[in-house]
Amino acid sequence: VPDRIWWKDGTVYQIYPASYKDSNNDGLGDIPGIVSKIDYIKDLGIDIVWLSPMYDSPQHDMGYDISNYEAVYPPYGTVADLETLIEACHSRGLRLILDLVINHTSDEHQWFKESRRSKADPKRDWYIWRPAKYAADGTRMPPNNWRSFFSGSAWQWDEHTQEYYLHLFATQQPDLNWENATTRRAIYDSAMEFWLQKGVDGFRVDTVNMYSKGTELPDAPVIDQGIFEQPASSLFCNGPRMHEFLREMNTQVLSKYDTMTVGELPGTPDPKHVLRYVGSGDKQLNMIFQFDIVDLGGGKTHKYEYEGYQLSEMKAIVAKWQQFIDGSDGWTTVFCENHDQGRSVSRFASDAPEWRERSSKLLAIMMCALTGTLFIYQGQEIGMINAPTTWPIEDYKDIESLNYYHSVAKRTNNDTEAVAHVMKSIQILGRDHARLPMQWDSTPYAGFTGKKDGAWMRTHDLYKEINVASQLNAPDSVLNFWKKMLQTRKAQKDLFIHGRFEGFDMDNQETFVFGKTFGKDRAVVALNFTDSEQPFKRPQVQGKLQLLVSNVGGVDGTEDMLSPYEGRVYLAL
Ligand code: ISL
Repeated sequence: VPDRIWWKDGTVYQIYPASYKDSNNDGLGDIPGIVSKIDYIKDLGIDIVWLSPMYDSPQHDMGYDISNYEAVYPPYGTVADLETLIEACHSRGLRLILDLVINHTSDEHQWFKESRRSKADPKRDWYIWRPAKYAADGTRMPPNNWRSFFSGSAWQWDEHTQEYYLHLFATQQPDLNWENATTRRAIYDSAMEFWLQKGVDGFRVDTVNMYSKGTELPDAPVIDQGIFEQPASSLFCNGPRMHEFLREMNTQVLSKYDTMTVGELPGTPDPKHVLRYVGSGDKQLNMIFQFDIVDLGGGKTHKYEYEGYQLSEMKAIVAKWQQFIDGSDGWTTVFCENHDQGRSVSRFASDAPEWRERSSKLLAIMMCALTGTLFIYQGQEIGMINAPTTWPIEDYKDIESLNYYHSVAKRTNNDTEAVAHVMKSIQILGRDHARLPMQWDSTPYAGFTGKKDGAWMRTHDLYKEINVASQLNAPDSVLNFWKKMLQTRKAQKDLFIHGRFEGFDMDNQETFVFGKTFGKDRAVVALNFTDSEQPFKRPQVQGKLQLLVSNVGGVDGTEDMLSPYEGRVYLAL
């Protein structure tokens, strides 16, 4: 019997502070706003709240560029407000985890200010500085051809000290040098101990496999022709000292507390490698986010060169990451949304008016039936959808989308087709979709803010149709369906949270049918991912299938036919 550790059975709810609830009508969400919604979160059936960065920051990357780990971004509130939030969670039996962003800091962090002061500064080595290279014609070149996640070179020239510094993300997010033990200790003290001592219950660990980059920093192979900067994640992810660093972090800090950690693990397709991070014996991380599911459909040269995907690919990904822990002592996660992704209804099902509610419930069934710790993102519980395709690029705010859009426009000399393709990709995958203000009710700006001229980010056109207030009292709403599914998941923990996954008819492009088994118990889940009727091929399992839950209220049509976007969970008795 797997041990019933709180972070395995708990459901996590992610909050993006800028967009959750504005309590002081400045157009930006804040911590008192979150505190005012804790009962709502508890009532939904949540156990753990994950708060995206609320630290002090110049906000070039929505707070993932931290200028002080020990302070709160003033528009969000104060350290005292955060202590109130911890208490509000704990007094209701909820836990609170913070976002730990320690691959890089803001260029306005005191450490970087000192580091860039001179080559002789004691903190020079806290970041990754390298001399320029020179082309045959004498042109100054960066140390290698790595592309940053937000387009352009991953190196920034510093006039003052005449060297480049590395930034895998924005120019304003210099990478910390983890090779330096003093730096590592400072990170543990400032970013971790400071908050653990205040009672936070753990961390979602940003870009956790990028700390160790080796010291050679070789060029990446050229896959994006005609441009100098190349995607290089295979060179900076999972570097030589990665596991050593995480064991050290665990021994020196985490092991002293009853915490949970979930690390972001991009660029790591090999399940055996993932197990090294999450195996319980090795004491590194409790679980990770593997990226295959959210990368679905993204282009090979850049995510915003959308290529689309087939249902069989999605099924194979789910199966792979469900099964990688079979027979091991590792653990996994279940998620399809976060603040870096388009909304799941729009990406994986249908946000057409006639199907979007049913689609949201279909995905809720899938999420709640899978093994691992379940993460849901604010607004997912009411079926929030992507921004309308009528919104122009000017309504988007995210640095990743905007930089890529403008770089393609520039590179292709405003080629209509190339730019339209990027725009279409952003309409599906853009990070902004998840960052629209939370839709609380049908009052102006969805009840998110009382500011006269609106929130920092445009409110979704459909907030009157999709909001919390209207769903709370509607028995068949998406919100009430999520509540019911979360209860069902808990009531049948063995099967749904801990059971063994088995996929059926995996090449079928219309339906996803899978089984969950635990001891003698068995469930069968049938999901129709199309807008037409599809045959339900009953898998070869023993016993009679008894309907436990469905997203259409009983069986719509016949036993052996699934109606559009219908989802069912059966118990095999
Ligand atoms: O961005 C990606 C692909 O375009 C990912 O592979 C990326 O490594 C991952 O999503 C990192 O994201 C996290 O760190 C970023 C921040 O902008 C994101 O919001 C955060 O989730 C930098 O701190």
